[in-house]
Amino acid sequence: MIKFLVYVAIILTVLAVGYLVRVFELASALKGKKSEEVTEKDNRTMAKIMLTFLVAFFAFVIWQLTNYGWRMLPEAASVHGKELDWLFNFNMGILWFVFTVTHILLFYFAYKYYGRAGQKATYFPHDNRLEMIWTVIPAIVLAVIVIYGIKTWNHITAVADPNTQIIELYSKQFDWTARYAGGDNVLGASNYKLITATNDLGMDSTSKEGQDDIVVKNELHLVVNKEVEFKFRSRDVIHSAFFPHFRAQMNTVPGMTTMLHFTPTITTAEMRQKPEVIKQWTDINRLRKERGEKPEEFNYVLLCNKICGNSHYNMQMTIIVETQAEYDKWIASKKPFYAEKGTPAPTENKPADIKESEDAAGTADAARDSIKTGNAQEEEAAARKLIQEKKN
Ligand SMILES: [Cu+2]
Repeated sequence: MIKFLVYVAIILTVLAVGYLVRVFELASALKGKKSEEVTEKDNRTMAKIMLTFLVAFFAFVIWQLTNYGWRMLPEAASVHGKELDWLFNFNMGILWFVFTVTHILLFYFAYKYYGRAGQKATYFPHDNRLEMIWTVIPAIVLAVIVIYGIKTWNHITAVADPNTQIIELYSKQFDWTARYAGGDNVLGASNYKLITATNDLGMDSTSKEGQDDIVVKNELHLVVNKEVEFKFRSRDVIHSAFFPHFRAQMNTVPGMTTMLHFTPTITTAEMRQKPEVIKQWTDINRLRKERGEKPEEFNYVLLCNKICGNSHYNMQMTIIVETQAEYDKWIASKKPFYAEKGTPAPTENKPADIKESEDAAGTADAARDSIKTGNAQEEEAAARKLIQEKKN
C-alpha cells in the first residue's frame, strides 16, 4: 500500500512540475517576455550560485574530513601495507592538488566572467606553449605514479621466501577454515571429490605431508614480523579474502589455488594501544552501550569482499597477531586433523550446502549415499572408488 502511495506521489509531483512550468511560460508571455531568453540578471544570479557552490562544496569536504576522517583504517600493520599506504597518499596528494586548483579556477572564472550584454569572448583557437604545458606535466606526473606503482606491485607480488610459513585458507558459503601446514610446513594434498561430512576440506589421508596438518576455524593466529604465505581455495563460488588492516586482498576461486603473502608488523596487543585505535574503539563502545550491547576490543579481521550470497556479511574470521612464544603456545594446544578426527561425527549433521556442492561436483546421488557411513576411513575409501570409476 505504501509503495502504491509513493508511486502516486511521484506521478503527481511530475504532473505538478509540468503545470508549474506551463504557468510560468504563460505568465512570461503575458508580460511580453520570451521565457527562453536569458537576461543579464539571470547570468549574475547564476554567477553567484557558482561562487556559493565553490565555497559550500569545499566547506562540506573539510567538515566531512574533520568529523569522519579519524574513523578510517588505522596504520597499516604489514610491511607492504606501509608501502601501499605511502603510494595511496602520494596519489591522493596529487589528485587533491589538481582537483582543488582546477575547481577553484572553474567556479571562480564562471563567477568572474558571467555573460554581460555587449561583451564578447576572446577568440583563442590554439597556443603551442599551453599545449606543451598540459601535455608534458601530466605525462611526467603519470610516469612517476606508474613507476612507483609498478615497483611497489613487484615488491608485493615477488616470490615469497622459501622459509615462509604456509597457511591454507579455505572459503565456502559462509565461513573460512584455516589449515596450518604443521612441522614440515608443507600442506597435504586435497581433492574436492574427497569432501565428506567429516572431511570438510577434502584432505587426502594418503598424503604424507598432510598427516601433521592442523585445521582451525574462527581464529587465525599469525606471528609478528614473520612472513606468511596464504594459499586460497574455494568450494562453491568466488569469494575474496580481504585483510583490511594488512592492506591485502585476494580472490578465492573454485578449481584453482590463489596465493598471497605478507608480513604482519604489529601485534594485536600493540595495535590496541595505538591512540587512533583507542579513539575509534572508545566511540564504537559508546555506540554499543547506547544499544545495550557489550563493549568489544579491537581485533584484526579477515573478511569476504565478494557479495557471495545471503550470509556474505557474516563471513569473517578474527586474526590474532602475536609473538612467537604466544603462537607456539597456541599451536601446541591444537591437534593435527587426523589425530583429532579419530572419532568421526555422525553424517546426519552434514549441512545442506555440502550436499549441494557435491551435486555440483558431479557426484552421483546413489554413490554419494554410499559415502555417508559416518566413518572417516570408509567415507574416504568410497570417495576414492568413485574418483577411480569416473576416471575409467
Ligand atoms: Cu564470501
